[in-house]
Amino acid sequence: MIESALIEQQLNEMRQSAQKSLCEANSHNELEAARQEYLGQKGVLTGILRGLGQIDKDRRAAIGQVANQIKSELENVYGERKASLEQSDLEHRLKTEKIDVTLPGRGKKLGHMHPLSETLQEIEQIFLTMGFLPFEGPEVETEYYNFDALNFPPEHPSRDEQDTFYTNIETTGPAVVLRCHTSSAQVRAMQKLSPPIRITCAGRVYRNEEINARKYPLFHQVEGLLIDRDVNFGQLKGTLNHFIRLYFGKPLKTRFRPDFFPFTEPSAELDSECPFCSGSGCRTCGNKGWLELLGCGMVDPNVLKGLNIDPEVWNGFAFGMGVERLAMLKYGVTDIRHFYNNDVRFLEQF
Ligand code: 2NL
Repeated sequence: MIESALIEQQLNEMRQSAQKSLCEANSHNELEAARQEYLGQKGVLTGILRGLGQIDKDRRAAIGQVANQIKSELENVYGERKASLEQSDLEHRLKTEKIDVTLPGRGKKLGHMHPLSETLQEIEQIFLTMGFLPFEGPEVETEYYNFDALNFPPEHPSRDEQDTFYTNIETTGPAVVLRCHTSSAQVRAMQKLSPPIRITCAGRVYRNEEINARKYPLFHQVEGLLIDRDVNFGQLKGTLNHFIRLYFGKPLKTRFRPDFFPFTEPSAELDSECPFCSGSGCRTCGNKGWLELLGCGMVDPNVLKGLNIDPEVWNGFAFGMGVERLAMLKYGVTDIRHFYNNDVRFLEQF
């Protein structure tokens, strides 16, 4: 009886001090320490229960029951305290870890047009101010539009597979090519519109070339075509001189050298005084003082005839230029491949 009274007293004292420790724990560490001290495997309660063996059997059950009650009561106290510590942790975090939604976002750098598109549109725009309207044609063409209608003889070397990309006969049928100049679109324009005609055709063209600093199998052209009554070579010269003044931003001396194209007669190459050295010779012009800028000429009457435009009534001029070449000259780019490598360190300079 003495032992059972002692154990009951121990249990009550333990209960009070355990309750106090658990309730007053101010951190998860303190709470865990209190739990281990009273409820742990080596804790006070376990120690007390070990003494149960020494007391009378008839009291043992009753005291055991009290002990278990105290145990679950203390476990509840522990659980409540734990929940309350977690709640104040949360409140603390909500108070301190504020997201400042008024901070400015991380900006994305704005891109811009590719320098070739920029140049192509600038050229189109200059001719638009002189009344040349943009006209579009397909990049995949028939040999008729790419060669035959342009007065290329059947054995002309450009028709060779070495120079022009032919599509697979089994999939497209015969005589389908990637256009090697934008002239094929000018032919379509002459078929579709009736004179007077004043257009530009611009876009991608393809030639089977070995890649180097000056050549790439894909490049861009802008061509112009004017068909009217009594058109003369002087008007062609005036139009192109005006273009060069606007494109390079200053008037440059020009010269027209005889050349040959199957679709113009006469034909000429237009050179301008080198804008970088004003004609005295530099690296850009290869010490010549002149730059070869574009080709041009009076539309061959054979071309007009083939498209049912009466060459006794109508005549015209045409010209064609490489966009890459003009962009390289204007911006001092020394390798055409820069335009196609998509390296932002190059592109962001424009
Ligand atoms: C060049 C030369 C040229 C043309 C293109 C043309 C088109 C028709 C009729 C007559 Cl449909 N001519 N285009 C004329 C002369 C020269 O381009 O070296 N381009 C890069």
